[in-house]
Amino acid sequence: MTSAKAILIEKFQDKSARVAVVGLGYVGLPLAMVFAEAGFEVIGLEIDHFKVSSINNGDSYIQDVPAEAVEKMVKAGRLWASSDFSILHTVDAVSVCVPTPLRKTGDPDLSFIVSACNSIAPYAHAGMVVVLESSTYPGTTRELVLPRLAGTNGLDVGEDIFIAFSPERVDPGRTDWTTRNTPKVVGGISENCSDVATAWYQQAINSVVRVSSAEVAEMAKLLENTFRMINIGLVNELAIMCDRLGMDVWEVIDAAATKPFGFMKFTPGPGLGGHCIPIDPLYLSWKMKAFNYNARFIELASEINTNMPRFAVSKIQDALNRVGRPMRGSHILVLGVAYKPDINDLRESPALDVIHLLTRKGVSVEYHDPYIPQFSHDNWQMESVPDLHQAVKAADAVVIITNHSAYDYPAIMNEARLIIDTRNALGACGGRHNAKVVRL
Ligand code: SAJ
Repeated sequence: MTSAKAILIEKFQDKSARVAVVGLGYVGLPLAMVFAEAGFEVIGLEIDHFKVSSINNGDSYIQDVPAEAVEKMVKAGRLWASSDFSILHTVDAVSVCVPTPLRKTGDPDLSFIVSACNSIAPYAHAGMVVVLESSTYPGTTRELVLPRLAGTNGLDVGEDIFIAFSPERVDPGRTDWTTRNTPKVVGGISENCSDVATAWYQQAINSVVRVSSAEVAEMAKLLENTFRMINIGLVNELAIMCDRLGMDVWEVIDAAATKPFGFMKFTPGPGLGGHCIPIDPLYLSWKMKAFNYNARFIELASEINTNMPRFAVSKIQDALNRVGRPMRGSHILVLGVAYKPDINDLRESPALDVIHLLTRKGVSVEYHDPYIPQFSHDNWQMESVPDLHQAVKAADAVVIITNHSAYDYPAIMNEARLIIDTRNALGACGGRHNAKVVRL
């Protein structure tokens, strides 16, 4: 009898496999598109009815996915969305792209993965492969996904059902490296699981990097983002040291960056935002506690990065005092609140911490961000000022938190009285200007 593995691999090769993506967010929708554009029929499974109706109407709510591309796949019958997981009875391959945030306690929140597994489990069947993409600690796929999908259904992993992990490497706003052309690491619970998962992904993604286990794939992702978080923490601490030494950290970093080997440039800032870099490493340090190991690099870098909003506010306070203005009663315009330039994502943005700290010190704060017309956070709402240049002129100080490329920085330097530049956005702006500029 032909094995479930052989049947599945053949279905991937002739594109007759029916594919599902659970979670149509900034990872899941681009992945669904890549599979659909490769020729598979793709069902997007989402609990958010707005996302379901948007996709089925040929719309896109993800900045990096054009609506025209979605419409084309929907019209071709190769992409549609639903909230009904029972369709999985007829599906051969499922990719799970759900959030893995932190709880308020700082512990991993795996509730989205558990919920997705519980939604899939009733329809898990022989001849199915399930790949988890959500960033998580090593062991999650084997300890949490496997029992829920195989154990409860009496399915034999590696014979009936195939389970693997493949970390997402989506960088919101980036156009040079996409879901299709970014090398994709894939590791299975067993050899057969790796065979099936790589056979699937190879049909749609240019380069699939097979590793020996799901744990290696999970850990590789955490290394990628921990590397980044720790190096950002290093330059943030350098900024604090240079401040104590009365030195310009930006000049120091630019000088070091002239070394053509053995150095990688990172830049300081008012904090560490996003849903990956500040969070993924803490999944690893949390896991290591169970092995009675304290991941000191991660803990220290997290402490330094978390403290940067306070450091930025202290620089703002010093700058105001130098021009004879107290914090209390001053009016500050924050430029850019997204967690990084040229995107509309506010998650974990340090701007939120800076605004909160300034407000607590009696500063009246407005913001402008071309990508975020308004936002609500905890129990406060704010709207982007309608007239940027009028707001710049009216402010006692302008604080650049996110250096969107859309800003006319020379104009802002001529209209503002005082600028605290936490991103060295003005570094390249030469020439005379009216504003007094302070860098982080
Ligand atoms: N940041 C700094 N200094 C730096 C670089 C970043 O302060 O030198 C800050 C940013 O302002 C932001 C935060 O760190 O607040 C995260 O920035 P990021 O550039 O790492 O952007 P992310 O969070 O979107 O990271 C994603 C990650 N991609 C995935 O997890 C799939 C990350 O692995 C990528 O390396 C990163 O994009 C990228 O290279 O742009």
